[in-house]
Amino acid sequence: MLDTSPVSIRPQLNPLISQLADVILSHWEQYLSLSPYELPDGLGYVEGKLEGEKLVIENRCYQTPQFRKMHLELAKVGRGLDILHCVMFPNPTYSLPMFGCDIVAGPRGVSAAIVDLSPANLQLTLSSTYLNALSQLPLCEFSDTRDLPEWGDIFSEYCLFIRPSNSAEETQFLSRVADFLKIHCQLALQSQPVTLEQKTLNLAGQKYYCNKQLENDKTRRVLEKAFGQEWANKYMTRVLFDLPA
Ligand code: BLA
Repeated sequence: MLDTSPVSIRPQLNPLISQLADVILSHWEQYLSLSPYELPDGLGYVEGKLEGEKLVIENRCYQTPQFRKMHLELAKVGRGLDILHCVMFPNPTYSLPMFGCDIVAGPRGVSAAIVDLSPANLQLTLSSTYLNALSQLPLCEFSDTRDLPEWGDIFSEYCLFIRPSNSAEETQFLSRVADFLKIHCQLALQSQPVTLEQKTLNLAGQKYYCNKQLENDKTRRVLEKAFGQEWANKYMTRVLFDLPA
């Protein structure tokens, strides 16, 4: 496992979050050759407490030739809220989708579990290679499927957004994330660099994706309560959903 730091909030988190972190890191390690990626301004580990509860954030970040930035974040808000956030930003020289995953767990269990391979182009469509691979996955059914928010046009038809109802559904979610990661790592390794013109289009697609994610007021509010408005905005635009310089 890549997580060798002696101090980690990992053991204190909802078990599904910890298991999902293992699934993500083990796929990254198995398929890709990772180099470290430094987050700006020492934002690897942050603690904040303005109003009410303390927020602790633990970040892990890597890069590879195909991925400009692979970010896994674990966060704990007071005793109440555990969060996993993960995004793999493609290097725009390759026409690849964005892998994104978010889990939010409260005292009564996981309220939101979302995973997608989202198009990073202005047509908002996945390539036929990805569509073909995804269409071959087994059907999966969850009893409580949640509606996407109004900014959610960035997500693909394979996006899964659920509230797991029992441990079987949690396991099914984990295995779906593993399927997406395996497909994504394998197809990324087979992909070829594109023309400069296509690279510009890929960047525009990523920018559209990030701007939509920045409209997620639920994420913003949690960060603002612990760190204030200015810090929250900087964190969202430079760490969670930044663009290449
Ligand atoms: C929802 N995200 C949420 C919620 C919270 C956060 C509190 C509401 C949970 C619920 O409705 O049950 C909070 N998420 C965070 C925080 C961070 C975080 C604080 O990642 C980071 C510090 N969000 C993402 C990514 C995706 C995503 C990568 O970061 C998808 C690939 C999606 N989160 C997402 C969606 C919702 C959500 C779609 C539901 C929003 C809504 O219903 O309005």
